[in-house]
Amino acid sequence: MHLCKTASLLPQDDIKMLIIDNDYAHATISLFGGHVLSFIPKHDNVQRLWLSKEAMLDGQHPIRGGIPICWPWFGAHASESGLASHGYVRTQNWHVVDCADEPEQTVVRLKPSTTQGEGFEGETQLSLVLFIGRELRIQLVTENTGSEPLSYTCALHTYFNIDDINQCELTGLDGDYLDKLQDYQRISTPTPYTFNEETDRVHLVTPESLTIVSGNIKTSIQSVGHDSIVVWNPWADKSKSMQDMEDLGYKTMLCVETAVTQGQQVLPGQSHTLEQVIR
Ligand code: TA6
Repeated sequence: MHLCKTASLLPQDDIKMLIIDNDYAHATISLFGGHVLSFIPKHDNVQRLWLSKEAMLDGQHPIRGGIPICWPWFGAHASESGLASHGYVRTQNWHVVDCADEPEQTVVRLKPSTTQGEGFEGETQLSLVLFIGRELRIQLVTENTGSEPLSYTCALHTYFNIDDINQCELTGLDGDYLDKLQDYQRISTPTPYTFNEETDRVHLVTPESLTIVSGNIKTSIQSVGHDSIVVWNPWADKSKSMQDMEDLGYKTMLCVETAVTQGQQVLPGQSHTLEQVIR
């Protein structure tokens, strides 16, 4: 595996960690799942991503936190209830395809061991391209290498680090959302967008820019190639019920996910890119 000067591999327990350390940022990526776990820009040394202290790093279970890659479906499978939530590539081993040191960033491209799996028909190439510098740009690229059109859903299921969910405002969303906690009822987006209970919403809008402000942490999120934005906080009871989440973990995290939840078609020979930029 060719690595560039700012990249190194740490064999940690059951999974390999790719460490990127350049003049602009430090990042940690689990090769299990192709999963960014940490992104710390060096101009402010503020961790942008949240990772559960109880996350299972056993190379078997999905990792709670960071940026899970949901593909080739988001959430529950549309027709086969026994299949894993959020698809099957977040529990696969990925590998580095190439890695380059650029003047102001490190660019790493990873691929999963396979894109075939139960519940998905289609011949594809899937790449995750990470641009790690003052900002973190993540691109999930799905290429249709078959002879038939394919449809899929996906998400960059990002867990953002925040100071305090009770002092947190999300700006940039308007229109309606589908409330997963109320049978996907269509509801208007609140302003100001603050949090005081379990939240699980699919916003049917495609804003380019969102901001999370919480205490001393202000994070900006740019999205491209999405058809929706998912906002999730499990709150207290659900946090207690999740083995890989500390009981009070919900207080310092907020998922704001750049997503395709309604469906994306890719014609033969074409590709689709889902992108999130974190600053
Ligand atoms: O993106 C929100 C959501 O679909 C929630 O409904 C919740 O299930 C969350 O994802 C976490 O899913 P996971 O399979 O990682 O536990």
